[in-house]
Amino acid sequence: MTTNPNLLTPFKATKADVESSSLRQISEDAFYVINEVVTRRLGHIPILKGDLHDLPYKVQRFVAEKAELMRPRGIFICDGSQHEAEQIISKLIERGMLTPLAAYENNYLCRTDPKDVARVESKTWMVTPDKYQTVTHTAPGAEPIMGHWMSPFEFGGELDSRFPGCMAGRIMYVIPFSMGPLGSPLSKIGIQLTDSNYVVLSMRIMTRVNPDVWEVLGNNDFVRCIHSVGLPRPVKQRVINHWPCNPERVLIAHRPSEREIWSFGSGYGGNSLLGKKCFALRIASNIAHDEGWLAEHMLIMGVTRPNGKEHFIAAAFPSACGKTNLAMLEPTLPGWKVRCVGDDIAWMKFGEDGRLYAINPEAGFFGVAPGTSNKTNPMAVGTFQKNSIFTNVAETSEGRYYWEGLEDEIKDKNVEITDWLGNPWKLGDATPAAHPNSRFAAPAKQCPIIHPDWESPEGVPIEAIIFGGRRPDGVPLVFETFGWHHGIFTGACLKSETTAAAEHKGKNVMHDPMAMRPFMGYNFGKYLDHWISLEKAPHKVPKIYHVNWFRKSKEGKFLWPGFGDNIRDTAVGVIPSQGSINLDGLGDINWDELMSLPADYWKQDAKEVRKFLEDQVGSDLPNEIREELESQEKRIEAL
Ligand code: GTP
Ligand code: SPV
Ligand code: MN
Repeated sequence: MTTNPNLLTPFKATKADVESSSLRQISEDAFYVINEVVTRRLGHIPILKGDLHDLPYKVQRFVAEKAELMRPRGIFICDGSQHEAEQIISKLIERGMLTPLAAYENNYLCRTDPKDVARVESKTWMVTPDKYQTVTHTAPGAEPIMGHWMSPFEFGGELDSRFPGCMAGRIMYVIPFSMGPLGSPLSKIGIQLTDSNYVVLSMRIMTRVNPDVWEVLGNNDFVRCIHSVGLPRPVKQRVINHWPCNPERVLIAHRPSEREIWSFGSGYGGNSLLGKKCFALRIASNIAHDEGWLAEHMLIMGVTRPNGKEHFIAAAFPSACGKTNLAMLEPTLPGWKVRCVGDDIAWMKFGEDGRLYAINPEAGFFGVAPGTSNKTNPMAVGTFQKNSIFTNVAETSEGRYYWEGLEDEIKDKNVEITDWLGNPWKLGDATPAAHPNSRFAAPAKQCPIIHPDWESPEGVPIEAIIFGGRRPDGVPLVFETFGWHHGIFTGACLKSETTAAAEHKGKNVMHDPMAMRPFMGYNFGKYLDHWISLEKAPHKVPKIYHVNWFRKSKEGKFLWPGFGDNIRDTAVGVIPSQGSINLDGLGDINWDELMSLPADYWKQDAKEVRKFLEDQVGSDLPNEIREELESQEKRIEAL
């Protein structure tokens, strides 16, 4: 299959074009417009809203090129206003794609095609000329689990077989958005093209969609996000739940050097809200590497002690492992206070004072619904009482949302419930009412404990970084690592049970280094090198901890471990001794079991960890991490 180079590279007037012109002095951009190429490329595609010619030239060029490729029936330039959202919402209600949840203000339910319910990791790719820009030099025979590489040549073919004409009969929305507070030095601009109005509504919640983006953009570059549900009209197959998608043809591809994302065939969360995992993690980790900062799968929270002193913490847990819950935790300990800055992604950069500052690039929470209740996470519940979209949850006849974990909050036990598939459902039925990866999208500013500085342009200073996962056995509730390198080593060895956030079946404990396995934007060895390189004057690196809430307690009582001075060293890190964590009100806690290091378990684990690092990071493993591995092996051997 041949690749049309125009699809891959932004249009540029050739040198010959410019030289043969009497307009040599004017910029290439102006030349482009004077050539009326934008107009030519648009052909007869009408602009339904907004004025394309008011936008920066490079945006005009981007929009025109992609419109020429995807051939929508019209172009709609979003302004992010409430009025615009209301228009789209009423259209979608009419069409049956959104159902108002009448018990709340401006809350809606959306059911997807049941084939389109989670991220599709197996169809998510990084496209780089050099394979090892994306993946590590793994041991012979080891398939890389971090980073999924596709060559530009192959990608060209995949693109050609999907995108030409893919928006036929649909509207192409142009969404200008900022990741991070508009105008913050840490923020970045993106423009997403999409033919999904669900995406338009969700992007308004999850990012800052605003015409001011055009002003801020100025001469800066932007991340190019191209998304299509991949079902041009007239549609040949049956559309289920008014949710067009093309599950057999899903492709989510990133071109990091070009700062470009191409997503096809899915309307679901991390596959389609391109500001989130695609931009804020996979592309941003590349930008962060180039510019000397970090883009991580981490929540950000402020914890205030009874003495009034506040500490900011960033914590990395794999998908569906408790970030949203921890970020909005209501401490059970008297006098302690938690305030939320972000629940999923942190962009962090060392400031001139040497401290590590973090911003939350997002504007909303896209949280796991099941398990969220007034008991487990009342602050999340408080956040999504209005202006929120619920995807694949169940609904009661009273116009309320319903999912597993809300059993006790149903007042009328005979209320009629419709499950996420649209079927009648009763309490006690064997099938789940809501899909396990059903989600709420809610504006962060509605969170009752949102931090007053959550939109501060300079970010908040991080003192501690926490890694954690779902580890049913062997791993203590909490330990502090011995230092920066040991902390990075511990993060690199992070493991967790698989969850419903992606297409994995069953519950296997798998490696999820730094909670970034599905989101790594480049070679994981280089990523570790980058982390290591940040410990230099005048940087004051945060302390690094490891936690595991999932070893015991079915109710999962959340604790922020107030470390006392009274600590003891162990083989894998510093563990608080009994009495140094306040367990008041927690009932019967088996402290010894919660904190123990079973020697057999850890000896086995050490072998597995060595094999993992040798297989998966191979010759890209930094020496500093290899040294940590060896010292840890010696400590565990002595257990
Ligand atoms: P992503 O949005 O996928 O990145 O997930 P997340 O890391 O934000 O996970 P979230 O906080 O949404 O939690 C996922 C699920 O785990 C929910 O059903 C929670 O109720 C449940 N959960 C969270 N924290 C705990 C805990 O400490 N113990 C137990 N047992 N369950 C928890
Ligand atoms: C995750 O899977 O880590 C999420 C949900 O936060 S999604 O936006 O679908 O990636
Ligand atoms: Mn996440």
